Amino acid sequence: MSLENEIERITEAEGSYDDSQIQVLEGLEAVRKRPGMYIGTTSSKGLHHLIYEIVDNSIDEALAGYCKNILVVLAKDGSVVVKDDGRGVPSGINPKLGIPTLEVIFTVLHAGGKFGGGGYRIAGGLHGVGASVVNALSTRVNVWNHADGKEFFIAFERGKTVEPFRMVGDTEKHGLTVQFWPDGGIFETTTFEYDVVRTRLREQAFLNAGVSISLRDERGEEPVEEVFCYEGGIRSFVEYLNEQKGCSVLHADVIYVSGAKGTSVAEVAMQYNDTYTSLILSFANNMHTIDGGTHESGFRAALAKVLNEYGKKYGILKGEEKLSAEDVLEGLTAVVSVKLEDAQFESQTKAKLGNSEIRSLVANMLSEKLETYLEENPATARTIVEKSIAAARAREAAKRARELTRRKGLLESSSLPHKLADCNERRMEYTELYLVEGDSAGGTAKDGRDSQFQAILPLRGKILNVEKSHVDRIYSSDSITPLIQALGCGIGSEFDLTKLRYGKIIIMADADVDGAHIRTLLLTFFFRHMKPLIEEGHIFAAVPPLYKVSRGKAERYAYSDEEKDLYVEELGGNPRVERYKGLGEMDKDQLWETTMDPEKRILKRITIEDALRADALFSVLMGDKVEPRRAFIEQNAKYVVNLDI
Ligand code: 1YM
Repeated sequence: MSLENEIERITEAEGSYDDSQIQVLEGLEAVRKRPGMYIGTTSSKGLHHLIYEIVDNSIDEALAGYCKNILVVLAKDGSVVVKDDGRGVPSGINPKLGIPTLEVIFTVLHAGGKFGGGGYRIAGGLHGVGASVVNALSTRVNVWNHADGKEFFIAFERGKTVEPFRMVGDTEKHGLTVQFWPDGGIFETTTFEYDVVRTRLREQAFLNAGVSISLRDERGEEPVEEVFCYEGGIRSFVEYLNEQKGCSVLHADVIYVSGAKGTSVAEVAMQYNDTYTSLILSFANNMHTIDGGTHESGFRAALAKVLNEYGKKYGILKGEEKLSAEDVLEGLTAVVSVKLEDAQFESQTKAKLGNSEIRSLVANMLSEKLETYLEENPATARTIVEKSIAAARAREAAKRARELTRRKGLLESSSLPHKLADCNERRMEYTELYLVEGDSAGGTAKDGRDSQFQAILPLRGKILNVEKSHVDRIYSSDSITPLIQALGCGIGSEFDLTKLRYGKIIIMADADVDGAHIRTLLLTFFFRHMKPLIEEGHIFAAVPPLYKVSRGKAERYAYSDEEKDLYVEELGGNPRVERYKGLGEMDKDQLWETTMDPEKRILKRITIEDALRADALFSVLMGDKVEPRRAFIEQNAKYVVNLDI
């Protein structure tokens, strides 16, 4: 429905101009009263959504074929400026409401918009839908409109027009510029995070080939500017993802296919790599559908079918050999993007595409075009089928290993591992399992703990790097089976959270490089094979102190250098400063006091803020290549987000 129709509908329904004006103001007031209904949340996430709402309008203009460049500025005064070089908004007055079209866009709440859930606004759809919500949630909005040879200006405060629409003068330029200050009375925070904005803008640049999106941060001492523009679109996206993973690709070119039916378009880019995990990102109308949906299931089904047919036809698959949907995904990085009118979303998070016609569009398109691609590129085709066969065989081996291990009783919690010092409490909500690096620290922890609710499992040396191993090795690993046994909830497809034996699983490792490595190995295992434990917030990292500062009877433990300096000052004179090199240096009382006592310890809850980043991170940290790992660690090593004391 066009905006004009929309307004017509409102005015007709209400009968008079005054009524519709009132409805406009009530509309924005409703947004201010219940912001969550319109942007999902007033947390930092909702705040960032404001930028996306405005940028999406520029992207629609780009998809309509009129805009090539978009600039986003994070300004020093806390505002955000979004500027595009599209047509600008038509300069006329809306005949029904008697106010300028530009004002309508920023003050009329459009009934058709579905915020947070991703309204459909691809070229030809409901254009400009988010602007009024951004206006309602900002203390001030300035808009400069260059259209029809003139420059126009209008300004709002908390949704109300404060500087009426006016013509500023003549101009050769065209496009719309919007500046807004988010309302600190509504949002928990009004500080935009560069990395968050950058990730989103880069993603949008990948999804909309050829559109140039610049991001400038003027808040620091030196302004920072990056430009994202990818002529290759989602092909470049797949290349980028594999680069981020730091893996080796199995074929040089990204496979790309696209197709259309009616007004819907679908495109797929894919490339296999030498890892054992898969990364499939799907998008509907430029929105990331984290829960997948019909486009993704169409892709999965067709991929297995085509590779099986090809493998059979050329005798690469022997006899009864058959590749499962899982087999053909191993080591695959793919982006599936569809654009359609009237997208329907399912699931709680509204991030699952429901339109059934899209399943067949993607499946048919992929079946036909991938088959052609494989016929034309036999070397790549063989590499892919062979990779999938290797995956199928590993899965068979894993099944056998699992059966064998199960027969030995090693996966059931009925037989607990020898090294586990269990606790008395049985109710999961109250219990904690400490995973402790090394037998000696394990011993100290056993002596220091409160055995009522704290259990200890010492881990010997480095645990298996699951990122570099086929799944079958997990079942034969001495370092991992005791862990699976102790937790009691199984792994992978057999995972059952209700069987988890401990509410908190706490990784206690030294505060040094080795400790960090062990922690990362454990997290990699949890992420790949027991992901719900992380998603549901059961995994923690203990934070041992770095220093003990003492003078006479006074003692303080410091968890950072700043804290140490503070205590040195507090205790005055020349206090004794001991640096703890490892958990092993503490006696049982010190360990209890500093790292295990719920009253005093610091625990960091491990969260997956962004599954995509986490995935890339584990691949980079645990994969084969050294260079991306070093670069990554230099940039940031922060995947631990929430601090929980
Ligand atoms: C910085 C944000 O919103 N740009 C933008 C918005 C519009 C147009 C161009 C546009 C759309 C159409 C025709 C159309 C909007 N126009 C409308 C309305 N940038 C930003 N750039 N001409 C220009 O959709 O037909 C709503 S948004 F109402 F005029 F159509």
